[in-house]
Amino acid sequence: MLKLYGFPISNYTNIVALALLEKGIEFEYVLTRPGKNPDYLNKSPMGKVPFLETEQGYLSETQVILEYLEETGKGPSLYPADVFARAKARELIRQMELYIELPARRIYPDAFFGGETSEKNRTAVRSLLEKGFASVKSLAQFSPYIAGSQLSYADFYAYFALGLATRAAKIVYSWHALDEFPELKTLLSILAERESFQKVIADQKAAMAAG
Ligand SMILES: N[C@@H](CCC(=O)N[C@@H](CS)C(=O)NCC(=O)O)C(=O)O
Repeated sequence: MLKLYGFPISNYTNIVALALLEKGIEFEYVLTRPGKNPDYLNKSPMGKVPFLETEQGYLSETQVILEYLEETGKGPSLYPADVFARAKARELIRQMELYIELPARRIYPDAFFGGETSEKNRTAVRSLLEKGFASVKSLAQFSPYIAGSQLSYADFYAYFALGLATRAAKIVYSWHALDEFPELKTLLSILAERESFQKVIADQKAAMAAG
């Protein structure tokens, strides 16, 4: 059986958990924090979660894991059927990760961890986020899912990567990015009604409450 290593506060772990749940693939959830010892690095070379244990070995990096799951052919496909539409879904994922989620991390100390980064950093991140959101807005379809009429991995990134970035923006800049992006807001509420999301979100909330 596949084993998913990670923890429920981790948005990337949640993206993989959603893929497994939506595909109906049985898996064991091994609660794991990021690590640095040599044994850990053999399984996940950057010391990050999530990583997946398969019969053939370990795999790290969320999108790589998603591609692997997709290529096993198990469960419903979580990419559009059309080749070009699939590429557009991947394009959206890349945009959300590189141009929103990664820059947003630079203000998480200000937003969530009681710290304060420099004014210069906050200003630079805001400008990156504005570009990132503009790019996602131009690519997103919302019909009703972000990459078209079918649920896809891009929706998982939208929920967990964009959701957190907009929360951080609201705290740090009083920038209501989600209110300026009503289509995204609607999508997040559609997704939150799915059984898979409800499970993952409930586990995340419980883990946060437990500290
Ligand atoms: N690019 C990685 C990012 C994963 C990631 O950043 N995971 C966080 C938890 S959400 C982590 O392990 N952080 C610890 C670290 O970076 O050392 C992926 O797509 O899986």
